Amino acid sequence: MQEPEMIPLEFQRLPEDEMRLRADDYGQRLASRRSVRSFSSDSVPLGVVRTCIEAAASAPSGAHKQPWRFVLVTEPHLKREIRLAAEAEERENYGGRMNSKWIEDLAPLGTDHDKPFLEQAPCLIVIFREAWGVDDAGDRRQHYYTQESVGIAAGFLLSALHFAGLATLTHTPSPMGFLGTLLGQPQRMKAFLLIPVGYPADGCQVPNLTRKSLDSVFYCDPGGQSSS
Ligand code: IYR
Repeated sequence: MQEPEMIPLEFQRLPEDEMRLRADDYGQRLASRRSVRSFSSDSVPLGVVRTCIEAAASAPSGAHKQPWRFVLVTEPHLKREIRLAAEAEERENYGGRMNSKWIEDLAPLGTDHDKPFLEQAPCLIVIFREAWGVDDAGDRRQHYYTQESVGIAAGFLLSALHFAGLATLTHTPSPMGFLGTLLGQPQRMKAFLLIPVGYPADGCQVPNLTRKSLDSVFYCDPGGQSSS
C-alpha cells in the first residue's frame, strides 16, 4: 500500500475564555439565521458568494473525493425556467404527492407551490452531489458517503453566507432532476439542494418558530464530565 504523504498540522490551542467567547459568538450568529422566502431583487457581491462557495468546498468528504459541484445562477431567463419547472413539481406535491400530515406539518411555514423567490433572489446556488467520479480516461471512479459529504458542505455554505451577511433559503423542489437538465449537468451529478441567495425584501416576515431546547436534543453520557 502507498504510504500517505504527511505534513504538520497547523493548529492553535486557544485560552479557555477565548474559546467560550468564540463559541458564544458563533452560536448566537448561527441561531439568528432564518430561512428567507421573500427576497429583494438587489444584486449581491458575487465575489463574496464565490468566497463562501470556496469555504463550502473545504468541507471534509468520504475518502476526500469532494463529491460536489456548486452552480451559480444569476441569469433572469434561467431563473425563470427553474421557477417554472420547480413550481410544476411542487404543484404535484401540494396537490397530492405529499400526504395530509406533511401538508399539515408545513402549515406553520406558510409554504405552497408558488415559488416567486426563485426569480426574486439575485442568485441561486444549486448544489449537485457527484454520485461517482470519472478519471482522465473517462472511467467511473467510486465515491463514498456522498450524502453525508455534500450535506456537510451545504452546512458550511449556509453558515458562510449567513456570516457574510446574506440571506438564504434551503429549497428542495422534489424531484429535482430538472435542475441537472436545465443546467447541463452530466448524469452523475444529482441535484442536492437549491439555495436562493440575496437580501431580504423590505418588510420581510418569517414564521414565528421556536427551537427545541438544548436539553431535548443533547445528552451527555451518564458517567462523563459535566459541561461548564
Ligand atoms: N419542497 C416543498 C415542501 C417543503 C418541504 C420541506 I421538508 C420544507 O421544510 C419546506 C417545504 C416546498 O419547498 O414547498
